[in-house]
Amino acid sequence: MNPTTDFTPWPTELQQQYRAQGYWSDEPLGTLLAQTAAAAGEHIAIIADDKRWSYSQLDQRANQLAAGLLASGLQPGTRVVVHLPNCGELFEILFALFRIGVAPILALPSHRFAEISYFCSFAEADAYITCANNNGFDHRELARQLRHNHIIERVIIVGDSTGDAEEFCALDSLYQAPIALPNINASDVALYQLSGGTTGVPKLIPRTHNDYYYSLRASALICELTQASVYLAVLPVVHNFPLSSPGALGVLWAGGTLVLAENGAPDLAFSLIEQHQVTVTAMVPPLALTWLSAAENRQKMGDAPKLKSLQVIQVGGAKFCETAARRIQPILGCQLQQVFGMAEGLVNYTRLSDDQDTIMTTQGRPISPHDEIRIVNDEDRPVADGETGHLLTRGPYTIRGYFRAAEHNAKAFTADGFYRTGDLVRMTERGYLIVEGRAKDQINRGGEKIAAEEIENCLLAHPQVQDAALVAMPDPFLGERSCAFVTLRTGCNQQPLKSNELIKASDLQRFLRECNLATFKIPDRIEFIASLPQTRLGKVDKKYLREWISEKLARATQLKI
Ligand code: OOB
Repeated sequence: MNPTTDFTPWPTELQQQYRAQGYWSDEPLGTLLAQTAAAAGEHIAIIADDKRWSYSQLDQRANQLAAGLLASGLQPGTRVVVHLPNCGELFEILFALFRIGVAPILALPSHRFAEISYFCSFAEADAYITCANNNGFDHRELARQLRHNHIIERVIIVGDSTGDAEEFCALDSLYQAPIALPNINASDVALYQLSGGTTGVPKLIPRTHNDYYYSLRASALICELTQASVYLAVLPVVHNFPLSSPGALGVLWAGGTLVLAENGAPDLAFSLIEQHQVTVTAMVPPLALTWLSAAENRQKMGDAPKLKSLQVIQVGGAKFCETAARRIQPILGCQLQQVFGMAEGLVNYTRLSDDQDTIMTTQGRPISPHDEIRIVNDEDRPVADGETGHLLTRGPYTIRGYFRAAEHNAKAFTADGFYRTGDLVRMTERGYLIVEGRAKDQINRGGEKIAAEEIENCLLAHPQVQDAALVAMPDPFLGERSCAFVTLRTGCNQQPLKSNELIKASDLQRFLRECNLATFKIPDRIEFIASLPQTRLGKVDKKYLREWISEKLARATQLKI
């Protein structure tokens, strides 16, 4: 391991300070479960479909799996790619990995060959842990392609791995009698989150046991989780929001119950809430809108959903508009909590005891008194109080550098270690943040982040594409969708194109699908233009393109009315 590029440590002085302040407890994440199991072993930790895990069962299964993973040859200090939907086994795997010092790279269920192969090879992962099938997608086929291309050798399958004994190892075959496990240093990397990104390839975010444990523990306290809490996970639970803000791990720390749902569809979620008396859940704004209209429709039909147990709905991942925020309590009968966070660290919450205006109009304040917030102008100078500027942050659970990305780190962090979030915010007098926009080259499609450069590079790989720029266009439901502006080649080594009609938007969309990217990254719209507009500095003028497409959409809506 090369410590200078794999992981950027906090300065020694701050490490000591974070310990002295009690933020870093030097406990590895594996102990979290052992402690709750010792305190309340028979309490139900996880419910997924018709399966249940008590705390002691989960703890034992994690130990048995840890033993089996070590015996199968996984070495402490290495990395594996975990690519699973919401399922109970995911938590056996996570705790087993935490306990043997192997760091999972937490891929999203929507990731496909392009992303997974990149994570495996870039991070030199020792195994790919996945399921047989999810949502009609054959993960074993993806695993076969990885093996065939010598990207990964070892594949561990959760669930049905029949007939593939040569290629795949069944997770079920790995549980063994517990053995003494290695000592884990809590300053080491526990897991890798993935960055929403702004560059051509997704960045890996190394989170240590110490920093992650602190952020989820403090989050659980802020969100007032207790043993009586029942948390419904409807978002992909590997994402930082439902995993640690306070999410699944926060609930397991508090000794509550985690209910795992495949997705957030109202029919499924409402019945799980009623069945398990769910008290808290987390979602992105478009899902909140879906729940609001589903609940309203049902009320009109005299079939109101039974959501009495639900106390708090957390909404985050993208800006939640005030009008929708104000509908949560009257329609769903529970309190809203706004969450503004990032996989790199900093998470802000409105507090449950805050006044209504703060909850409706701000995105909360940081977890920690030692989260440092700077709001600066384009020259990195602090803006006047209350003014909008770029949000920079550092603190006890915000990373100091991405994994193996020295060049990018030099831009993404200031010389004194502040992370440049790329968000434009202002701070209220009481220290609450309001997200006003974004300076980073990213599209936030209802909470799913798309790095413009990644998609532009894919478009440029098409033989007829000369240049491409991906921008956000407004969308009433998702907040933003993506629009690619494309110019076509007229000559070079290609057949001269007589007119742009020769290639259609759908052709380019199909081409991108064939690149095996996560579907949410495929541009929603493609506009062919003669040339990309430029700023005076010679960069593509994305502001102009964003305005152009919003006006075009606005005109189209007016025509319809
Ligand atoms: C969460 O994490 P990521 O890493 O997927 O995305 C982070 C970015 C932020 O930099 C910001 O641009 C945007 O997502 N964002 C919000 C927001 N919450 C996140 N923008 C406006 N309002 C909000 N409430 O999305 C994430 C991680 C932990 C907790 C919550 C969200």
